[in-house]
Amino acid sequence: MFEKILIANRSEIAVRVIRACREMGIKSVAVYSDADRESRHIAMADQAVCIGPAPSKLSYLDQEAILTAAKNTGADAIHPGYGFLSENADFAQACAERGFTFIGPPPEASRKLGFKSAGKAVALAANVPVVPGTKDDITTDVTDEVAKIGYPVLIKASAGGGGKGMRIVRAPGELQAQLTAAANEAKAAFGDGSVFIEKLLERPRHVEIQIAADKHGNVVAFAERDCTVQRRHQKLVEESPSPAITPEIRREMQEAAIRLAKTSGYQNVGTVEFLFQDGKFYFIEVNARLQVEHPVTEAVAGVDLMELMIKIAAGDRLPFGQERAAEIRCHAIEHRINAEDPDNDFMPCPGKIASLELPGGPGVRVDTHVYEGYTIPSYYDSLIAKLIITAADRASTLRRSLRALGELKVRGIKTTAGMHALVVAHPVFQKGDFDTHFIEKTGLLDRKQGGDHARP
Ligand code: MV4
Repeated sequence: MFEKILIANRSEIAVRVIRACREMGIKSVAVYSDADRESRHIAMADQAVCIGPAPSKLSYLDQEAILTAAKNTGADAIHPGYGFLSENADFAQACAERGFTFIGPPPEASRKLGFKSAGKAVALAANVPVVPGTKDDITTDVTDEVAKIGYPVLIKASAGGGGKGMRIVRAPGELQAQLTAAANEAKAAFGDGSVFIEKLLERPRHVEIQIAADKHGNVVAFAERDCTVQRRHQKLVEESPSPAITPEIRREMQEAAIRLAKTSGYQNVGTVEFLFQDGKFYFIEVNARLQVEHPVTEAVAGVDLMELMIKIAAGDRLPFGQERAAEIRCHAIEHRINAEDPDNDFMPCPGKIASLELPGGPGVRVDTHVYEGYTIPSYYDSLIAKLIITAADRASTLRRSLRALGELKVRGIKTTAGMHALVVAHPVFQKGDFDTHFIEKTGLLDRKQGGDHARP
């Protein structure tokens, strides 16, 4: 096992890694930018090193600064968290070359799966269902191919993720212009203009399967997370199990995720994302990291995924098999609390937390790096806390969510907490019968903002 792990990240996920390290008897090294001196991950770690100024490019994305900090502190492994360098194959390779274990997938796996179109090709090879679409990145005239797929279709950027750079085409006449525009947009945003086309699913749910794959060829898949409630591709609420998934579909999705991981030689924890509509699921992409919403699965399965991830990186075998991984011990919901102003188009709302009361009691977990008196810097993601609520079944989990959200009191900054209560209390959410357009259709967030966001 490792003796010392450097955490190349900030915020609640850095706190999460430090907690796992402490329980495992591993020393932790925090790194921080000038803007993060007061963040809780600094105080909690065994050591802390400043790696540069506030902008991420000059600190949390500065590979050389991080590798130097790892060398100077004698760390033997580097945990990337999520975002930042977590899915950067070049960084994973640089870690290996400098003698540090990268706690994540091998660089080849990230390279293969990071590209959406390549991930789809792996899925096809693994006999995993995908949304009908063009075979590969588009290089020739696809007019006839798209006619066969049938309109409406969706153009996606191969290098994109999380829905960035998607465009709907409803009629053949718009195809060429939209292809050109999408390619230009993708080139500008991701440095790569490759695009592919899929049949548009009009009302899908986002359902994802957590997997864990060790370095000895063993793979397990957990129960699904439903992340359908999103706003502009930002997840708001994640829950498990999904109110839409039957035991049969669950098993099929788990088997598909395992086939995909085995076919691609994946190692690490990861997530296989699917769209689900009309009783059928379709692979969309792989996330080669431990995601924001991992605690939902930790609660439902009764497994410490962070500890598991570290053990896998250290070369351990999976300590349990598929039957154990698939256990559903309770229901769980995560609420992402962001420092944003719901009355002003969800603009980030950094500033000082004048007072803070966190919820507690049975079935309430809070993952956060903030505290009373802390000033949220303006440079980074606006996630300030995750509430993970668990209870025996969905109905009692929703009641407990409302109770916990009511206990949460943040003063001094605007947050999305109130909006979560509106979501949970909404009859459509209560019923569980919602799709991608839940937030728009219910008008839940229509206050002052223009509502100009394109579908899907
Ligand atoms: C789609 C889609 C409809 N048809 N693909 C992909 C990345 C994810 N963040 C959103 N993605 C979508 N891909 C096809 N062929 C609709 C979405 C989508 C979505 C899916 C599930 C839940 C919420 C969503 C919000 C916007 C778009």
